[in-house]
Amino acid sequence: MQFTTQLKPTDSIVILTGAGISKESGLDTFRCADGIWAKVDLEDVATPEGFQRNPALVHQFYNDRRRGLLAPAIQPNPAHAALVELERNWPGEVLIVTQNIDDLHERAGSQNLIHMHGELRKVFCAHCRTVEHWNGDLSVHDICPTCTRKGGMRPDVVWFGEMPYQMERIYRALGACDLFVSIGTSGNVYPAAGFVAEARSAGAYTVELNLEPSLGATQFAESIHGPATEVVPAFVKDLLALA
Ligand code: BV8
Repeated sequence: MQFTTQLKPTDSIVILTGAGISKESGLDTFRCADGIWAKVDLEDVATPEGFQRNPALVHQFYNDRRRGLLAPAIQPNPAHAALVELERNWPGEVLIVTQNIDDLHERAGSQNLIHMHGELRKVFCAHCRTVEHWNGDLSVHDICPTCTRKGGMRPDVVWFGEMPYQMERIYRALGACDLFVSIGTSGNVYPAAGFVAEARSAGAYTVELNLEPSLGATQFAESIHGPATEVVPAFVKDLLALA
């Protein structure tokens, strides 16, 4: 674990998470053999063009995932909990940037958190741009609670070809951090997959925690492979031993 020789307790940490951190909570990943994109074409359900073509199909896709997320069996796992421990006990800043649209980081207790791809339990109105919390199903028939117009409601999720949220704040944090950690992401999707290069060029030490080497594995100074519920708590324990 060379990372422990690279850091001091006042250092700032940026953590990128992907679907792999939620896998052991029971949520599907995207590109594993049994993943989401093996069952549905992302062009049909995760692009503005797909929504334009067939909004009912896209609503069904996110309604099914929202219902799945709200099932009692789906709970944060020890990897989410370890990141809360780190945020609470590391003297320097800890920022989580998640690609995930589930709310397991929040439910575990994380506070300094950015959902760069949006949130499954929020929707927004294309007419008035208001964002609402939403736990039920959504359809083209729903009326915006704010502007009362119909037909404009969509999941508050960033689709392919759309600008991820809070990119300026993310790039600022990447440029200032001393440690960049990537957890449970395959490194397929940009701009998230480019964050390791941003952090490295700003002088950060970079570590990948993943079940297996990601597409960007060679860009990391250090890789630790294994299931998130094992490698993340161990990683946090070693970090907090420095604090
Ligand atoms: C953008 C929606 C401009 C919500 C998602 C042509 C036109 C336009 C854009 C592009 C283009 N060509 C390329 C692009 C860029 C495009 C892109 O990257 N495409 C890819 C497919 C090539 N990106 C975009 O369009 C983005 N916007 O570029 O705007 C811009 C550019 C720069 C700066 C600003 C703006 C928008 C991307 C967002 C798309 N929306 N989701 C939803 O439905 O969820 S992305 C989708 O993939 C998911 O949301 C997820 O967040 C994301 C990444 O997936 P991962 O989280 O990595 O999941 P995956 O299954 O792939 O991997 C899981 C990993 O976990 C694996 O490595 C596995 O080994 C590991 N694992 C499994 N089990 C465990 C585990 N690890 C630990 N423990 C375990 N137990």
